[in-house]
Amino acid sequence: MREIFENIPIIRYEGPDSQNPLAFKYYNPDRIILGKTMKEHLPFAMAWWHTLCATGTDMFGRGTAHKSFGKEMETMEHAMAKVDAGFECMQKLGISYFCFHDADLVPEAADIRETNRRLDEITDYILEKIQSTGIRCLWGTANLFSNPRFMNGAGSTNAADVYCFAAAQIKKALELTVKLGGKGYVFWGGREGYETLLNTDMKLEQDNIARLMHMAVDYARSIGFKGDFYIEPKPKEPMKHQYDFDAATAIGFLRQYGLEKDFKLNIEANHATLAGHTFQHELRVSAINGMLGSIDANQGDDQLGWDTDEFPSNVYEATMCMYEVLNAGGLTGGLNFDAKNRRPSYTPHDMFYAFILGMDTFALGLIKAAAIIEDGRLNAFLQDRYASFYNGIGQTILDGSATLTSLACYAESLGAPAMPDSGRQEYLQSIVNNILFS
Ligand code: XUL
Ligand code: CO
Repeated sequence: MREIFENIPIIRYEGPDSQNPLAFKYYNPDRIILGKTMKEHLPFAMAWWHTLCATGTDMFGRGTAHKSFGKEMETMEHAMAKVDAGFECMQKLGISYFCFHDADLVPEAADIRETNRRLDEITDYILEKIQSTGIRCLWGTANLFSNPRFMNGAGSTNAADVYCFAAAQIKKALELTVKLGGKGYVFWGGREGYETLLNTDMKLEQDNIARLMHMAVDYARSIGFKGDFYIEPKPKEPMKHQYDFDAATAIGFLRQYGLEKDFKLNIEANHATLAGHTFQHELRVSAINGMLGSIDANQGDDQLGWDTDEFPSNVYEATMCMYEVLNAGGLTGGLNFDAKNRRPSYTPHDMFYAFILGMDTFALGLIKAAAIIEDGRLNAFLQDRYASFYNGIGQTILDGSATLTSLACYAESLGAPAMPDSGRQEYLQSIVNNILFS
């Protein structure tokens, strides 16, 4: 087998004192944290699109990175070379999962029947690799946003023929996900939104998106898909407004259309930022609704208002993310690095440094989140803060025996209520810093 990344060794854990750039400082797959190995807590996934396809092209310039892997671009030989490169990358990093769009795998042909034949061929090859390496598919999806035909959306398009093309791509992507043993299937509504309400029938568009999702669930179950569907919320970009704005909006949509049993959410850190929320907020909203499924682990830039898809380096954010994940009892999905190198970091070495950074950041986040939980002060404070609801008049509110009259009588008996206790935010923040930096 031809080695593509010849100068990159297998990346191993060497500990925080190591200065070897091609070694993990914190991600030690076998280390036990709260009863499970780090590898079990952190089901990392490689995103096919960024890792194997993205060259750093931006609105003002061509790509800087070469991703031909020695073959002519836009050919099936190149598609096969991407499979080789992807599996070598995952094996060298000890990454157990990958995620893909249909369009990431093969060059799209003019006729969908030919594209589907190419997809069959490439997934035969991927399946061989899965069987020989044990690496698995975390989730699959259909790219319903790049082709110009989806300019007005896929489920939300105004054109029935385009809607049918979306259905055909979803059908095929589901078949491929099942063939590759994928744990999940993602709907990111990249163009499911609008540019102007002047030309938009919002009700029809949302009803149609739901219809497409119901058809997808029915078909997937009929071909044996047992996994979860995910909506990946994002408020905007590329559209001015996208219907899956944030976790709360997506959950409302799923419940309104009776999709909540088959769907969970795939929360992306950078999308939370764009929605004006913290990553932690989106995870908490998903978790308290029983819908925290999977995570696209990346980060945005505080000064930029768009999706920069950076590899995560912010340990504080990763800690708060893993704090939510641990409190929710873990993920049914995984942690997909929907992340890309910065344009000037264009060499294969940079690609591995980026994954090492991301994996070490989440390893640190896990270690520190577990330390916060074991320390217990945050949780104790939280319990104490709401204690008034667990006895006396508060308990009657929780057990449903209270009425507006009983509560009013109680309030009158008090005369004036006491001030609630201090929220102690600064004290709690200093506990977190203390744990992070000790
Ligand atoms: C785009 C994005 C997508 C989804 C999959 O912002 O996050 O790559 O993760 O379609
Ligand atoms: Co994403």
